[in-house]
Amino acid sequence: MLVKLEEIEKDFTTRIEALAKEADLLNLKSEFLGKAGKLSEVLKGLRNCSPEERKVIGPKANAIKDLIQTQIHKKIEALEIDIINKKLNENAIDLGLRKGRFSSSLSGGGLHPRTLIQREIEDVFLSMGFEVLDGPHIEDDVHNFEALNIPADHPARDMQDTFWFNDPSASDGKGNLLRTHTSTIQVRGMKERKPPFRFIAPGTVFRCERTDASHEFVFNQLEGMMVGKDISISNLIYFMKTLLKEIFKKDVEVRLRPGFFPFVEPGFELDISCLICSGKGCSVCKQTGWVELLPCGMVHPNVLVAGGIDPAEYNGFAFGLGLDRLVMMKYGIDDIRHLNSGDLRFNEQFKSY
Ligand code: FA5
Repeated sequence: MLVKLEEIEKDFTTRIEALAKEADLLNLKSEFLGKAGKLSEVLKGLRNCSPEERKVIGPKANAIKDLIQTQIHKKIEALEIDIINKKLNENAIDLGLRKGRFSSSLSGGGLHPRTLIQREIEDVFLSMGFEVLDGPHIEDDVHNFEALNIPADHPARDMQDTFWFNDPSASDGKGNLLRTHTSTIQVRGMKERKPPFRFIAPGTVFRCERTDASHEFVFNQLEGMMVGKDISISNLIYFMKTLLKEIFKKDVEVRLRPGFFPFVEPGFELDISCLICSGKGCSVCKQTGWVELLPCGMVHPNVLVAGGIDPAEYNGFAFGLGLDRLVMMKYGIDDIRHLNSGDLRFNEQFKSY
């Protein structure tokens, strides 16, 4: 019997070598270990053996049974791993593959020119101790108008044509609106901190306006505010100049003229000499040679009060940069509508910046 068992072992180890399919392996297992299997048949003869013979044959038969089970299990596991690896290799994306023979139609993405400029401005102001704030697109009447010294019926409301929501669920009982300017963040910023403070707040704004080369109905501004003791117009002009110098890296011609905004007093308009036509006149500057870029002024005392700040103790300045127009001036973009076009050919041009 012992000889028979050794033959079974040898037979099994030879035959398993040649198999490479799970089904064949399972058949082999049943051929040896099944009820009528080779090993079972031998074991049936055990009952005719003497106790001494059984002591030797029993453990040997069990060892062969273990061997068959383990070998079959190991081989099936190895086959499964092989199948998984094959599938992974077939669908593999080579992340290290460079543009070339197999990927000539693929090209890397780039940042939108507005993002490039916004990040530059944020860096400039962060280095001067400003925070960068954010605020909601959907606002209420208080944040967009009232707290900014623009009460109901104030003619200044008409300066910014507003998209109103029908649902009058705003906290003040009036309808919500899409913010028309980033000055809403002045109000939020003041309420959340104590002076002295300084922050900028870039963001998208919405106005029900007809579009042209320098007007969009969804565009971007970058608000700035500084509140403290004895802030002066010279401080305001210093920060405006620094901003323009850092972005344009060259002297650009600007003019400062009086401007009316209910939330500042005095208020100014800072215009830049149009860099599209070098001041000669074009569709962007409406043939005037100047582009309205950076309105600003000293914060009106009523606005400070609405923000919970005592105007007898503190004052400040604020500005509202036309971010898209700055991007146009910087890169010589002659129509603001390119910026929101989503045309990748337009974006591609700024990759190297
Ligand atoms: C305002 O929105 C004020 N909130 C700015 C401000 C802030 C003044 C703080 C004083 C103190 P205005 O409506 O002028 O102002 O818009 C500011 C800038 O946004 C403009 O100078 C212009 O550069 C840009 N802008 C205005 N309307 C559009 C438009 N339709 N498309 C693109 N840019 C625009």
